[in-house]
Amino acid sequence: MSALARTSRKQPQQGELSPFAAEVLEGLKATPKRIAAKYFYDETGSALFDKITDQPEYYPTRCEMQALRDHAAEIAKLIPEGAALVEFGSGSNKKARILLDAVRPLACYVPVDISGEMLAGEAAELRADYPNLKVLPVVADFCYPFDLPEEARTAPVRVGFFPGSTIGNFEPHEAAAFLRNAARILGSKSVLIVGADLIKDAEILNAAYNDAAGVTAAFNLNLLTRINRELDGNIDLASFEHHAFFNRERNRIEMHLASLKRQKVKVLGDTIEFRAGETIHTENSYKYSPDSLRALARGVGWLPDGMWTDKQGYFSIQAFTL
Ligand code: AVJ
Repeated sequence: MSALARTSRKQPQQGELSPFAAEVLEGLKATPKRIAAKYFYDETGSALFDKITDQPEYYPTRCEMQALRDHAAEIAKLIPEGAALVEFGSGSNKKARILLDAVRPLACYVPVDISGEMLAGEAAELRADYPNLKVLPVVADFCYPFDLPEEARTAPVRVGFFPGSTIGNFEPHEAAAFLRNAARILGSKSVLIVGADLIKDAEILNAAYNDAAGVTAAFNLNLLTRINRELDGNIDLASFEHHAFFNRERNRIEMHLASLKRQKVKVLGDTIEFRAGETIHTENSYKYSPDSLRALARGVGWLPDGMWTDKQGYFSIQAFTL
Protein backbone atom coordinates (compact mmCIF):
# COMPACT_ATOMS: atom_id res chain seq x y z
CA MET A 1 0.00 0.00 0.00
CA SER A 2 1.28 3.45 0.98
CA ALA A 3 0.91 4.10 -2.71
CA LEU A 4 -0.89 7.42 -2.70
CA ALA A 5 -1.09 7.42 -6.46
CA ARG A 6 -2.69 4.29 -7.75
CA THR A 7 -3.84 5.62 -11.04
CA SER A 8 -4.28 2.24 -12.63
CA ARG A 9 -7.07 1.29 -10.25
CA LYS A 10 -10.59 2.44 -9.64
CA GLN A 11 -11.81 4.65 -6.78
CA PRO A 12 -11.71 2.47 -3.66
CA GLN A 13 -14.98 0.66 -3.12
CA GLN A 14 -16.55 0.44 0.30
CA GLY A 15 -16.09 -3.25 1.08
CA GLU A 16 -16.19 -4.91 4.45
CA LEU A 17 -13.43 -2.66 5.73
CA SER A 18 -13.18 1.06 4.97
CA PRO A 19 -10.02 2.08 3.09
CA PHE A 20 -8.81 3.67 6.34
CA ALA A 21 -9.33 0.44 8.30
CA ALA A 22 -7.75 -1.76 5.64
CA GLU A 23 -4.71 0.50 5.15
CA VAL A 24 -4.09 1.02 8.87
CA LEU A 25 -4.17 -2.71 9.57
CA GLU A 26 -1.93 -3.44 6.61
CA GLY A 27 0.47 -0.63 7.53
CA LEU A 28 0.74 -1.61 11.19
CA LYS A 29 1.50 -5.22 10.26
CA ALA A 30 4.21 -4.17 7.79
CA THR A 31 7.91 -3.66 8.55
CA PRO A 32 8.63 -0.81 8.94
CA LYS A 33 5.19 0.29 10.16
CA ARG A 34 3.51 3.03 8.15
CA ILE A 35 0.22 4.88 7.65
CA ALA A 36 -0.48 7.15 4.67
CA ALA A 37 -0.45 10.88 5.43
CA LYS A 38 -3.84 11.44 3.82
CA TYR A 39 -5.41 9.90 6.93
CA PHE A 40 -4.32 12.83 9.13
CA TYR A 41 -7.27 14.84 7.93
CA ASP A 42 -10.29 13.94 10.03
CA GLU A 43 -12.13 16.94 11.50
CA THR A 44 -9.65 17.42 14.33
CA GLY A 45 -6.70 16.80 12.04
CA SER A 46 -7.89 19.38 9.53
CA ALA A 47 -8.35 21.93 12.33
CA LEU A 48 -4.86 21.12 13.67
CA PHE A 49 -3.38 21.51 10.19
CA ASP A 50 -4.99 24.97 9.96
CA LYS A 51 -3.39 25.79 13.29
CA ILE A 52 0.01 24.56 11.99
CA THR A 53 -0.22 27.07 9.17
CA ASP A 54 -0.41 29.86 11.78
CA GLN A 55 2.75 28.76 13.61
CA PRO A 56 5.71 31.12 13.16
CA GLU A 57 8.03 28.23 12.18
CA TYR A 58 5.70 26.81 9.53
CA TYR A 59 6.54 28.97 6.51
CA PRO A 60 5.04 26.98 3.56
CA THR A 61 1.46 28.26 3.63
CA ARG A 62 2.46 31.88 4.26
CA CYS A 63 5.09 31.76 1.52
CA GLU A 64 2.78 30.13 -0.99
CA MET A 65 0.02 32.66 -0.30
CA GLN A 66 2.52 35.47 -0.73
CA ALA A 67 3.81 34.00 -4.00
CA LEU A 68 0.25 33.61 -5.30
CA ARG A 69 -0.72 37.14 -4.28
CA ASP A 70 2.43 38.77 -5.60
CA HIS A 71 2.20 37.00 -8.96
CA ALA A 72 -1.58 36.50 -9.32
CA ALA A 73 -1.84 38.73 -12.40
CA GLU A 74 0.87 36.82 -14.24
CA ILE A 75 -0.42 33.40 -13.20
CA ALA A 76 -3.94 34.42 -14.22
CA LYS A 77 -2.67 35.04 -17.77
CA LEU A 78 -2.34 31.26 -18.10
CA ILE A 79 -6.03 30.82 -17.28
CA PRO A 80 -8.05 31.89 -20.35
CA GLU A 81 -11.59 33.23 -20.21
CA GLY A 82 -14.12 30.37 -20.18
CA ALA A 83 -11.64 27.87 -18.73
CA ALA A 84 -12.60 25.28 -16.13
CA LEU A 85 -10.45 25.55 -13.00
CA VAL A 86 -9.99 22.14 -11.34
CA GLU A 87 -8.43 22.12 -7.89
CA PHE A 88 -6.97 18.83 -6.64
CA GLY A 89 -7.32 18.22 -2.90
CA SER A 90 -8.93 21.48 -2.07
CA GLY A 91 -8.90 21.35 1.72
CA SER A 92 -9.54 25.07 2.01
CA ASN A 93 -10.38 27.48 -0.80
CA LYS A 94 -8.26 30.40 0.36
CA LYS A 95 -5.61 29.79 -2.32
CA ALA A 96 -8.17 29.32 -5.10
CA ARG A 97 -9.72 32.63 -4.06
CA ILE A 98 -6.51 34.44 -4.93
CA LEU A 99 -6.72 33.03 -8.46
CA LEU A 100 -10.50 33.51 -8.71
CA ASP A 101 -10.03 37.19 -7.85
CA ALA A 102 -7.48 37.59 -10.65
CA VAL A 103 -8.97 35.59 -13.53
CA ARG A 104 -11.44 36.43 -16.29
CA PRO A 105 -14.89 34.76 -16.09
CA LEU A 106 -14.59 30.97 -15.85
CA ALA A 107 -16.84 28.18 -17.10
CA CYS A 108 -16.68 26.63 -13.64
CA TYR A 109 -14.56 25.92 -10.59
CA VAL A 110 -14.27 22.22 -9.68
CA PRO A 111 -12.82 21.52 -6.24
CA VAL A 112 -11.94 17.83 -5.90
CA ASP A 113 -11.52 16.35 -2.44
CA ILE A 114 -11.83 13.06 -0.62
CA SER A 115 -13.86 14.75 2.15
CA GLY A 116 -17.41 15.47 0.99
CA GLU A 117 -18.39 17.41 4.11
CA MET A 118 -15.45 19.74 3.78
CA LEU A 119 -16.23 20.28 0.10
CA ALA A 120 -19.88 21.10 0.67
CA GLY A 121 -19.07 23.71 3.31
CA GLU A 122 -16.39 25.36 1.22
CA ALA A 123 -18.58 25.31 -1.91
CA ALA A 124 -21.40 27.07 -0.06
CA GLU A 125 -19.03 29.82 1.07
CA LEU A 126 -17.61 30.26 -2.42
CA ARG A 127 -21.06 30.44 -4.02
CA ALA A 128 -22.02 33.18 -1.56
CA ASP A 129 -18.91 35.22 -2.37
CA TYR A 130 -18.80 34.51 -6.14
CA PRO A 131 -22.45 34.49 -7.28
CA ASN A 132 -21.47 34.35 -10.96
CA LEU A 133 -19.19 31.34 -10.54
CA LYS A 134 -20.39 27.79 -11.16
CA VAL A 135 -18.93 25.77 -8.28
CA LEU A 136 -19.08 22.04 -9.04
CA PRO A 137 -17.45 20.01 -6.26
CA VAL A 138 -16.40 16.43 -6.95
CA VAL A 139 -15.93 13.97 -4.09
CA ALA A 140 -13.07 11.71 -5.19
CA ASP A 141 -9.67 10.43 -4.21
CA PHE A 142 -7.68 12.17 -6.93
CA CYS A 143 -4.99 9.50 -6.77
CA TYR A 144 -7.43 7.44 -8.83
CA PRO A 145 -9.04 8.31 -12.17
CA PHE A 146 -12.35 10.20 -11.84
CA ASP A 147 -14.75 11.98 -14.20
CA LEU A 148 -15.05 15.75 -14.42
CA PRO A 149 -18.51 17.33 -14.53
CA GLU A 150 -19.95 18.00 -18.01
CA GLU A 151 -19.31 21.78 -17.83
CA ALA A 152 -15.63 21.17 -17.16
CA ARG A 153 -15.28 18.51 -19.86
CA THR A 154 -16.80 20.74 -22.51
CA ALA A 155 -14.88 23.91 -21.55
CA PRO A 156 -12.30 24.92 -24.19
CA VAL A 157 -9.46 24.60 -21.65
CA ARG A 158 -9.04 22.96 -18.28
CA VAL A 159 -6.59 24.37 -15.76
CA GLY A 160 -5.49 22.11 -12.93
CA PHE A 161 -4.48 23.71 -9.63
CA PHE A 162 -2.54 21.61 -7.13
CA PRO A 163 -1.33 23.96 -4.38
CA GLY A 164 -0.08 23.37 -0.86
CA SER A 165 2.90 21.16 -1.68
CA THR A 166 0.52 18.23 -1.44
CA ILE A 167 2.63 16.78 -4.25
CA GLY A 168 5.37 16.48 -1.60
CA ASN A 169 3.36 13.78 0.18
CA PHE A 170 3.84 11.47 -2.82
CA GLU A 171 6.86 9.32 -3.46
CA PRO A 172 8.55 10.73 -6.57
CA HIS A 173 7.20 7.87 -8.72
CA GLU A 174 3.74 8.49 -7.28
CA ALA A 175 4.09 12.21 -8.02
CA ALA A 176 4.87 11.29 -11.62
CA ALA A 177 1.81 9.01 -11.67
CA PHE A 178 -0.32 11.84 -10.27
CA LEU A 179 0.94 14.23 -12.95
CA ARG A 180 0.18 11.63 -15.62
CA ASN A 181 -3.31 11.08 -14.18
CA ALA A 182 -3.90 14.85 -14.07
CA ALA A 183 -2.93 15.10 -17.74
CA ARG A 184 -5.43 12.37 -18.58
CA ILE A 185 -8.23 13.91 -16.52
CA LEU A 186 -7.62 17.46 -17.79
CA GLY A 187 -7.03 16.44 -21.40
CA SER A 188 -5.33 18.15 -24.30
CA LYS A 189 -4.41 21.85 -24.17
CA SER A 190 -4.64 21.89 -20.42
CA VAL A 191 -2.55 23.83 -17.95
CA LEU A 192 -1.35 22.69 -14.54
CA ILE A 193 -0.32 25.00 -11.70
CA VAL A 194 1.56 23.23 -8.91
CA GLY A 195 2.73 24.56 -5.54
CA ALA A 196 5.87 22.82 -4.25
CA ASP A 197 8.04 23.48 -1.23
CA LEU A 198 11.70 24.08 -2.11
CA ILE A 199 14.83 22.40 -0.76
CA LYS A 200 16.46 24.67 1.81
CA ASP A 201 18.55 24.72 5.02
CA ALA A 202 17.81 21.76 7.27
CA GLU A 203 17.41 24.04 10.29
CA ILE A 204 14.55 25.92 8.68
CA LEU A 205 12.90 22.68 7.54
CA ASN A 206 13.30 20.94 10.88
CA ALA A 207 11.88 23.92 12.77
CA ALA A 208 8.83 24.02 10.49
CA TYR A 209 7.91 20.45 11.48
CA ASN A 210 8.83 20.79 15.16
CA ASP A 211 7.02 23.98 16.14
CA ALA A 212 7.61 25.15 19.70
CA ALA A 213 3.89 25.18 20.54
CA GLY A 214 3.67 21.45 19.74
CA VAL A 215 0.89 21.77 17.19
CA THR A 216 2.61 19.51 14.64
CA ALA A 217 3.15 16.93 17.37
CA ALA A 218 -0.56 17.07 18.24
CA PHE A 219 -1.41 16.74 14.52
CA ASN A 220 0.76 13.64 14.21
CA LEU A 221 -0.55 12.06 17.45
CA ASN A 222 -4.15 12.75 16.42
CA LEU A 223 -3.79 9.88 13.97
CA LEU A 224 -3.68 7.56 17.01
CA THR A 225 -6.77 9.24 18.46
CA ARG A 226 -8.51 8.65 15.15
CA ILE A 227 -7.49 4.98 15.18
CA ASN A 228 -8.76 4.60 18.74
CA ARG A 229 -12.11 6.18 17.87
CA GLU A 230 -12.79 4.79 14.40
CA LEU A 231 -11.01 1.44 14.60
CA ASP A 232 -11.74 0.48 18.19
CA GLY A 233 -8.10 0.96 19.20
CA ASN A 234 -6.68 1.08 22.72
CA ILE A 235 -3.49 3.02 22.02
CA ASP A 236 -2.09 5.03 24.94
CA LEU A 237 -1.11 8.36 23.37
CA ALA A 238 1.33 9.10 26.19
CA SER A 239 3.40 6.11 25.09
CA PHE A 240 4.09 7.61 21.63
CA GLU A 241 6.17 10.60 20.63
CA HIS A 242 6.28 12.89 17.58
CA HIS A 243 9.49 12.63 15.52
CA ALA A 244 10.14 14.86 12.50
CA PHE A 245 13.46 15.37 10.71
CA PHE A 246 14.88 16.31 7.33
CA ASN A 247 16.31 13.32 5.47
CA ARG A 248 19.00 15.01 3.36
CA GLU A 249 19.70 12.00 1.13
CA ARG A 250 16.09 11.86 -0.01
CA ASN A 251 15.19 15.55 0.25
CA ARG A 252 12.22 14.90 2.48
CA ILE A 253 10.88 15.65 5.91
CA GLU A 254 9.91 12.40 7.59
CA MET A 255 7.34 12.27 10.35
CA HIS A 256 7.08 9.28 12.64
CA LEU A 257 5.22 8.24 15.77
CA ALA A 258 7.78 6.55 18.02
CA SER A 259 6.77 4.05 20.68
CA LEU A 260 8.48 5.03 23.93
CA LYS A 261 8.44 1.44 25.17
CA ARG A 262 7.98 -2.16 24.15
CA GLN A 263 4.22 -2.67 24.04
CA LYS A 264 1.20 -4.29 22.45
CA VAL A 265 -1.83 -2.37 21.21
CA LYS A 266 -5.17 -3.54 19.83
CA VAL A 267 -6.74 -2.24 16.62
CA LEU A 268 -9.96 -3.78 15.27
CA GLY A 269 -9.33 -6.90 17.32
CA ASP A 270 -5.78 -7.38 15.98
CA THR A 271 -2.80 -7.18 18.34
CA ILE A 272 0.11 -5.05 17.12
CA GLU A 273 3.50 -5.29 18.84
CA PHE A 274 6.00 -2.46 19.14
CA ARG A 275 9.66 -2.62 20.12
CA ALA A 276 10.89 0.24 22.29
CA GLY A 277 11.72 3.06 19.88
CA GLU A 278 9.94 1.45 16.94
CA THR A 279 8.12 3.98 14.79
CA ILE A 280 5.09 4.29 12.56
CA HIS A 281 6.15 6.30 9.52
CA THR A 282 3.24 8.71 9.06
CA GLU A 283 4.41 11.22 6.48
CA ASN A 284 6.99 12.14 3.88
CA SER A 285 7.05 15.73 2.77
CA TYR A 286 9.34 15.86 -0.26
CA LYS A 287 11.11 19.09 -1.09
CA TYR A 288 11.93 19.87 -4.72
CA SER A 289 14.38 22.04 -6.56
CA PRO A 290 12.83 23.97 -9.44
CA ASP A 291 14.67 21.66 -11.85
CA SER A 292 13.80 18.40 -10.12
CA LEU A 293 10.07 19.19 -10.30
CA ARG A 294 10.39 20.25 -13.93
CA ALA A 295 12.22 17.02 -14.77
CA LEU A 296 9.49 14.95 -13.10
CA ALA A 297 6.74 16.78 -15.02
CA ARG A 298 8.62 16.68 -18.34
CA GLY A 299 8.94 12.94 -17.94
CA VAL A 300 5.15 12.55 -18.19
CA GLY A 301 4.58 15.13 -20.91
CA TRP A 302 4.08 18.45 -19.09
CA LEU A 303 6.12 21.36 -20.46
CA PRO A 304 7.36 23.99 -17.98
CA ASP A 305 5.64 27.36 -18.55
CA GLY A 306 6.75 29.60 -15.70
CA MET A 307 7.80 29.63 -12.07
CA TRP A 308 7.16 32.09 -9.25
CA THR A 309 8.33 32.16 -5.63
CA ASP A 310 7.84 34.18 -2.48
CA LYS A 311 10.39 36.89 -1.67
CA GLN A 312 12.54 34.56 0.42
CA GLY A 313 12.55 31.92 -2.30
CA TYR A 314 11.23 29.26 0.08
CA PHE A 315 8.23 28.06 -1.93
CA SER A 316 7.59 27.66 -5.66
CA ILE A 317 4.54 27.87 -7.90
CA GLN A 318 5.24 26.19 -11.24
CA ALA A 319 3.05 26.18 -14.34
CA PHE A 320 3.03 23.47 -17.01
CA THR A 321 1.20 22.93 -20.27
CA LEU A 322 0.57 19.78 -22.27
C1 AVJ B 1 -0.12 19.68 3.61
C2 AVJ B 1 1.42 17.98 2.99
C3 AVJ B 1 1.91 20.25 2.53
O1 AVJ B 1 3.99 18.48 4.21
O2 AVJ B 1 4.12 20.47 5.03
C4 AVJ B 1 2.43 20.00 7.87
C5 AVJ B 1 1.49 18.63 5.91
N1 AVJ B 1 2.71 17.88 7.94
N2 AVJ B 1 3.11 19.70 8.99
C6 AVJ B 1 3.47 19.49 4.69
C7 AVJ B 1 2.20 18.83 7.21
C8 AVJ B 1 3.26 18.42 9.04
C9 AVJ B 1 1.96 19.54 4.82
N3 AVJ B 1 1.29 19.33 3.51
